[in-house]
Amino acid sequence: MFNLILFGPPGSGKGTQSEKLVEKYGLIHLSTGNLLREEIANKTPLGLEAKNFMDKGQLVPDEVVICMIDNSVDRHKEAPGFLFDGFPRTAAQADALDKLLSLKKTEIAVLIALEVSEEELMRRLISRGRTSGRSDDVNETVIHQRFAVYKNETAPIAEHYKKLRKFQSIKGEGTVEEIFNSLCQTIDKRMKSLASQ
Ligand code: B4P
Repeated sequence: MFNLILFGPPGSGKGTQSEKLVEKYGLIHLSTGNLLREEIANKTPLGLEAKNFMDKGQLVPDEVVICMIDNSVDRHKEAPGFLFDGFPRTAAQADALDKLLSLKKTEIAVLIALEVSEEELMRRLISRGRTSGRSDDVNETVIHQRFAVYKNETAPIAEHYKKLRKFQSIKGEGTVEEIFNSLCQTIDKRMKSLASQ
């Protein structure tokens, strides 16, 4: 199995690039943001609870997202690998993911971080907010809160993957195609090095 984490701040292009990567590599796409938005659209109790956190730019509690990922991984027993998009976002989620994959006798092959300046992130999110109807993208204060949560809770978990020599970062600014090409180069290199071990 080849398991990849696509990492980066809100608006860095994780969702955009994930769609292209799963098509090319045949991985199963697990986006906690998409799973939560589905729950909200279906007005489930979980969705209603999650919406309260998301609208304020806060993270949804760890137990909720870990349980969602657990169920989704279980539903795809024959997967050639997973692309985790927007997960893990806290140290507890990173720990849970390691445990979950080790029970399945597999592990993360690489984490790739998309690097984008805060000005560009703000431009992208405000522009998406105008058309997407996503309530967490319309208000600059909420977006700043999401950046702060990313810095305090999410960015530090990169250290865990650096220690394991699984961390790679690439420039997340440029055209979608340019960024996709850099991602593919990094993934192909990692796949080659794992195949030769
Ligand atoms: P997510 O759904 O994960 O979304 P995101 O971080 O806002 O955006 P992403 O990086 O995927 O950006 P995208 O490609 O769409 O999270 C939303 C919320 O859900 C969180 O705030 C949190 O509350 C909750 N949540 C999710 N996962 C959680 C977890 N594990 N634990 C707890 N809570 C969780 O791109 C953004 C925009 O930029 C798009 O409009 C796109 O078209 C544009 N764009 C992309 N690439 C571009 C490029 N190269 N140039 C110009 N524009 C570009």
